[in-house]
Amino acid sequence: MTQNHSNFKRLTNETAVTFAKKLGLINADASLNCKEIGDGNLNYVFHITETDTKKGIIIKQAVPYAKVIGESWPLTLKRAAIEANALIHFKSYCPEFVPQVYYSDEQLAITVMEDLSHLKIVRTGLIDGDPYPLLSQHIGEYVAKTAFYTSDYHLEPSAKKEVARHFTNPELCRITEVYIFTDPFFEELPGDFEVELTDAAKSIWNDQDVILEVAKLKQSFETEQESLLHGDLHTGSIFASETETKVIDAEFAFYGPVGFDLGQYTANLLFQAVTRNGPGKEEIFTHLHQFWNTFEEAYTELWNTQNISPFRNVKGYLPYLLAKFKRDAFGFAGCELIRRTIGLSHVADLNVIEDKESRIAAKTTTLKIGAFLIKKREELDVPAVIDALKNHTLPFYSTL
Ligand code: SR1
Ligand code: MG
Repeated sequence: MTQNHSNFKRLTNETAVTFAKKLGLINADASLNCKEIGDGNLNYVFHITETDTKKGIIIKQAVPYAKVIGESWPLTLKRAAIEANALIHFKSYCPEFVPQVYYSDEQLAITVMEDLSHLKIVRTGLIDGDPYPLLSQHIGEYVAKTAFYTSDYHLEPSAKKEVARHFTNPELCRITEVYIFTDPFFEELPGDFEVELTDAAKSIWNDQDVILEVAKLKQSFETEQESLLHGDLHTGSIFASETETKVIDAEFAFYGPVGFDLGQYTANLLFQAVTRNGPGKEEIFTHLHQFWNTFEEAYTELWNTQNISPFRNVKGYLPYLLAKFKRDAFGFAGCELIRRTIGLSHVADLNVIEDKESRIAAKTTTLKIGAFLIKKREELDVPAVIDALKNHTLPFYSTL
């Protein structure tokens, strides 16, 4: 796909401030502070604040390549518009869990949005042991609402297809297809892991049952258009405090299988479940229960009250769908666990473990759980996953 980038100019701290002043979103007469705070893989993020009032805004700019990979992976700038539109869409369904977009510019690939600096990125907060008593209920409700309201159960099918057309996102989907669903599962394709994990990685590459199931999951990701997904719902895409939750970074948004968002969040909780001990581990199990219970309750409520499908009252339809979401989610979660362990874009949850032996042990466990979820997803539920983790009864790769 080609795109004319002739009007594109990368912002600097100075031009970001000038831009903010021009938009009138910040007091032009105030003393201002600007810092580039982007620690993500794809974009630059400028945080501009008024020195006295601390009032601020965020300017996010996409660049025409994947920052984490380098200029060798070109990307068009369309993702900035997709992100801005997705945030606006999601906010219309769950205003409390999505930041406000103030302005967007497709040519400059800029999204200007609400300053969330009073909150902390959840991955960092969880690693620091911060309590998040409402987080998983909020995310459960967020996924239920975004999944339901953008589906054929709420939108007329032709209207849904029109929305889906605006969220065709081949470039960002390709990143997921390559880095989550392909590379980590073949020895000869690029990977990124400590040499001590070679045997564990080989166990996955040589397990044809895992590879077959991943092929099915990849096909589901590529072909199913159930709902408008966030597409990258890991704990680094969420800002939160004890009381407030905001889902950011929607540039991977596309129409796909609902289980993908459910699975990304689940997998990223599981990294914490693996690395924590004692009460901290139990806290994560509570998150898993709260997330899934809230999702199912909220989705059921929406199904019962706002469903336009003539099939809505058919006995067994909703349970069939919820079981499908869960089965898909566990499979996708398994792929995410494996990808963040031996593929590109590792997670701090594992990499902050300084002691090498403990780090390798944790990563071996995430590989085992990943394979377990992929192979057994049909028969699993949250208690069974927790049970396997608690009792170390992951039935695969006992030799790892
Ligand atoms: C090339 S981008 C690598 C990863 O960062 C994003 O957050 C997505 O998870 C993507 O797979
Ligand atoms: Mg991101």
